[in-house]
Amino acid sequence: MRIDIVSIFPEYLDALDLSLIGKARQERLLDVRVRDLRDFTTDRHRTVDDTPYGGGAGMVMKAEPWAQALESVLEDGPRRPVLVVPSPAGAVFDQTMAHEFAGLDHLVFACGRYEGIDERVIDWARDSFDVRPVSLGDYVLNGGEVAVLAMVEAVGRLVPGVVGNPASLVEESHADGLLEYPVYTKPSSWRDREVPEVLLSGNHARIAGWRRSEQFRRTAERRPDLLAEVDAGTLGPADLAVLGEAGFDVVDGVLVRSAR
Ligand code: 6GU
Repeated sequence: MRIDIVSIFPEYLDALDLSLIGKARQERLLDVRVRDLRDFTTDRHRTVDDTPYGGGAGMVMKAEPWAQALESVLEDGPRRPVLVVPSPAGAVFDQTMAHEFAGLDHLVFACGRYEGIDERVIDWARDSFDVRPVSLGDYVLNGGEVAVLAMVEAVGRLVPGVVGNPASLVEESHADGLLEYPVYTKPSSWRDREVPEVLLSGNHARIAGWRRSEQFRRTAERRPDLLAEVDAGTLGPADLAVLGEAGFDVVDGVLVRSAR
């Protein structure tokens, strides 16, 4: 998979040399290329921003350096890439979107800074890219770089071969729309705290049942919003019991918080 990133702080993306993503790049599973937006300016000061029309605080990124940078990306890539524009005004990034992006040949990230990029660039780019404004969540970062680090890691690890043991992708948080169960390792007794007995039992069916219950318990406690997406038709009696304890009932095929 080919990934291009355009930024005025290319050093921010140096973290993509590390760990799993760094190894995947060395192994050519991921072809990540970082470009400096200032290399596409033509003035002596390498200017990338200017004051906003209509007034207001802050600066806006100028259109032409962005057009030049994005044209250079198109020159040597496959056709019609997805252009992700990180922005707190975008659609919220989630595991479903990560899977969608992981299936693409070519992803391009345009890291904005200041108050954003001249909107005409976004419109112009639609001729050659599938443009996707994407947010990490409801808070504000100073620029897209940190968001791109998060997205490249979330997407990159789903590309076949990047994660050594593909089974670890199946049992993680959000894989099945629920949060992950708690995990423990040796020693079984630590500072007077014991590992749950069931995990030492060797009874694989009991362990699987306990883990599933813990997933429901945790999701109900921490992310009750996720339960609305669960297909209640897939729930067994044990699931319904745990969910009932956690304050959820099935009404018309969907999980809702119990009355009272
Ligand atoms: Cl993707 N970009 C910026 N600048 N701020 C954000 C964000 C993205 N997601 C949440 N806050």
